Amino acid sequence: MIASSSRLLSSPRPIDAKFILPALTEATDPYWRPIKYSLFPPLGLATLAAYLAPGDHAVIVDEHVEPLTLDDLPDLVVIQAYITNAYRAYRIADHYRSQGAFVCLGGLHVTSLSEEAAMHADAVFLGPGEQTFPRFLEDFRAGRPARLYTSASGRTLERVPPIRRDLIRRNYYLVPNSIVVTRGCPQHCDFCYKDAFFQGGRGFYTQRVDDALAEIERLPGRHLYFLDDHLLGNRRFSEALFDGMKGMRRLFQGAATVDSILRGDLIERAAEAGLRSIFVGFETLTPENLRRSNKRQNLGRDYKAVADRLHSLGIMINGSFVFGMDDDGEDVFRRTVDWAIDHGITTATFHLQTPYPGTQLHARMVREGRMLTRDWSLYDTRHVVYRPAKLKPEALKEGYDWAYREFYRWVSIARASLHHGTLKHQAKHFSYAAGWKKFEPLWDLIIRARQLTRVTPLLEGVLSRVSRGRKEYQIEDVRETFPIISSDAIHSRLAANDGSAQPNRHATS
Ligand code: B12
Ligand code: SF4
Repeated sequence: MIASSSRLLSSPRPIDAKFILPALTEATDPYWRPIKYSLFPPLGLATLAAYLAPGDHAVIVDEHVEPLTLDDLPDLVVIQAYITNAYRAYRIADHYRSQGAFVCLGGLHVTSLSEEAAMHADAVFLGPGEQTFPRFLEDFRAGRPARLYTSASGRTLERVPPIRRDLIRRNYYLVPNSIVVTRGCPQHCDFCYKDAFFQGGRGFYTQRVDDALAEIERLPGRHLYFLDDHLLGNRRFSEALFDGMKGMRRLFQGAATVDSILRGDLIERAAEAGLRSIFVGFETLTPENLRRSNKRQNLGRDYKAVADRLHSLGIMINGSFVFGMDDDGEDVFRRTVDWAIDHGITTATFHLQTPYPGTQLHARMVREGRMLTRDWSLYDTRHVVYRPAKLKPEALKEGYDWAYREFYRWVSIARASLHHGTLKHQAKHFSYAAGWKKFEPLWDLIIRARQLTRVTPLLEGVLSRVSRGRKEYQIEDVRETFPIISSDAIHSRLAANDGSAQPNRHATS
């Protein structure tokens, strides 16, 4: 079907395009943490914007860091919908359509529930946009865009145009240097978005190493954050990437699976290239849970060996854990938190199991009649949206909140830090975990003052090799970094949050 003609370009003139990432969580939500939503710029949208022609005009608005104004009328509005921002995405889409703009909706949620999204868009896009969006632009310019574009076979990251980083306001983000050099993942966990999103084509593919290295070269400063689902997913690619990065003096963070950390010497190569912190999907300590969720790559693996190996290389661990899998009973929270603290995990991301539409897990839960709600705004891994097998929903929620509080108590952070052999490593762990979770009001202040880029040297200091002296966040460090903020303001902000052994005000990741 062809879209309504009132929304089409009347002649082949340059396109005025607005790319929007609607807020995932409203600032009024108890789980709102400004710093969490000021971490990364919307890379997906900057990737799509690269397909516009040189004469076109583009702007990217990320609602997490700036207000979205709706009094304009671009030719084209491109909106990215994750599940929890879907309703907001639809409201924005409806508004622009009512004004006569042509609205495109794409992203994870749109791919899972395209019929729902289609009610609010002129064109919907399934899967990654590197093949479909340029095809759409051609059709749009020719005045005959389709209603549905599906990414299928032939997906590649070769010869893609450089991401439009010029459209990103770097000083609005703590980590403006985020980067993805692969798409997808070689694994097939039943709760993951991946298989549904990449349906019909390759589920894991990489950039050319040269292109990835060139993109890295383009990024200023030292710190990088690889947002890839699995940075060690293709051994040959990762080996070449890390070899190429040696000597670049970069410090970076990324994500990988437990088996890839134990296999071969890839992790040593990564450490040598500058890997200092890694997100690891431990998910559960119970083998039956792993089996049921098809997380085979974790089965029979020695989690302690994973932690020990990473620590021996000076790499901090952000452990991911899921609560509410079918074998989880009342004891799961204490067991998991104790394990994480006892094994020196620096930061933990706890999730309530969330059956996302389109996943195998969701299909099973529907078959078993266990889904409790279709309110997508609750699908943020902090609300119980299905009936757990061995726990009451309230007990699951309480246990989750308790786990966050317990893991991030000052005494727990100190205990986990003491796991490391050297004072320097302990200080590094302590300052990273405390900096992330214990200084919320200070982060708030820094974000409001638009001074996030000034934190980068501090972050780089904490991520540097375990070789320097004092590493803890001190008032003096903060004052040096932010001369515009008075020391009284810093003291009172820190005091406001100084619950000492009290749990953190925000009980979220
Ligand atoms: C960065 C990130 C975030 C940022 C999001 C802000 C941002 N700047 O994007 C932050 C830190 C806020 C975040 C938070 C969360 N995240 Co997150 N996040 C990511 C991450 C690591 C990278 C996203 C990214 O930049 N990808 C790279 C770009 C190039 O890809 P992309 O954004 O998908 O865009 C492409 C396509 O989607 C498509 N596309 C997108 N929009 C459109 C629109 C059109 C018109 C078209 C044509 C195409 C198109 O084209 C783009 C180019 O191919 C992904 C994992 C991943 N590798 O994608 C997880 C991921 C998206 N997050 C996930 C989760 C679970 C969360 C949290 C719920 C975790 C938590 N409990 O805290 C929260 C959300 C909280 C909430 N209230 O909802 C899951 C989502 C699962 C799902 N089914 O929805 C993912 C997939 C991780 C995973 N493997 O499970 N996250
Ligand atoms: S390893 Fe991670 S990214 Fe890969 S399929 Fe499993 S959950 Fe998804």
